[in-house]
Amino acid sequence: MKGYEVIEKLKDFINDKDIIVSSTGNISREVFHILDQPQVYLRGSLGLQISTGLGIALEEKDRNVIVILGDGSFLMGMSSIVTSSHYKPSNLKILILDNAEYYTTGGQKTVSSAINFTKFLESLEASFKMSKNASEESINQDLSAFFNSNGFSILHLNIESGKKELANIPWHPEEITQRIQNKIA
Ligand SMILES: Cc1ncc(C[n+]2csc(CCOP(=O)(O)OP(=O)(O)O)c2C)c(N)n1
Ligand SMILES: [Mg+2]
Repeated sequence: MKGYEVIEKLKDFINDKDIIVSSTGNISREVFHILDQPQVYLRGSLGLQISTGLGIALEEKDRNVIVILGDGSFLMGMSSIVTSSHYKPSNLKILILDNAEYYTTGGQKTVSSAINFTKFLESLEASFKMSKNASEESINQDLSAFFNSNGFSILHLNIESGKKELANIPWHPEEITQRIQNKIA
């Protein structure tokens, strides 16, 4: 499956109280166009999605916070999943969409294949952790297990390259902040 196909499936699992933190580039654009707005669409630096989601989850305890990030962004901020596994907020869910490349900037290969994700996730404390290929046959079941687990959850999905032609997010970062603050308030 492609990343946007997985994101389309999320519609069935996310409610309007939830907060999504999405990663720089194509993933944020897909989240913006496919799922309800507003969400926390991070722009600028890779690697800050999980720490941003962790901070929001610790503060907004009665909402689920779903971080959706690419392998490039995950690799750049890897320590933040360890910090999250230490604090394990029960309302934090991390979804890694791994296409083994920096798709947004032209498909340069990342080093994500150097990680055995099953073993790596096994070493972290979390209520739910799974690494799989995203497939039409099992995606609903996998997302259901991920979203229905009562606790800090991590799902790593290997996905195929490919995107929808979508316009850039028209909101300036300050506008994104304002809109999400209004939603939280
Ligand atoms: C620190 C940093 N380095 C480089 C970039 C440029 N950049 C923007 S998106 C992107 C690719 C992100 O790759 P990944 O997180 O795997 O998502 P994908 O594009 O594959 O969906 C890169 C390299 C950046 N935004 N920040
Ligand atoms: Mg990638």
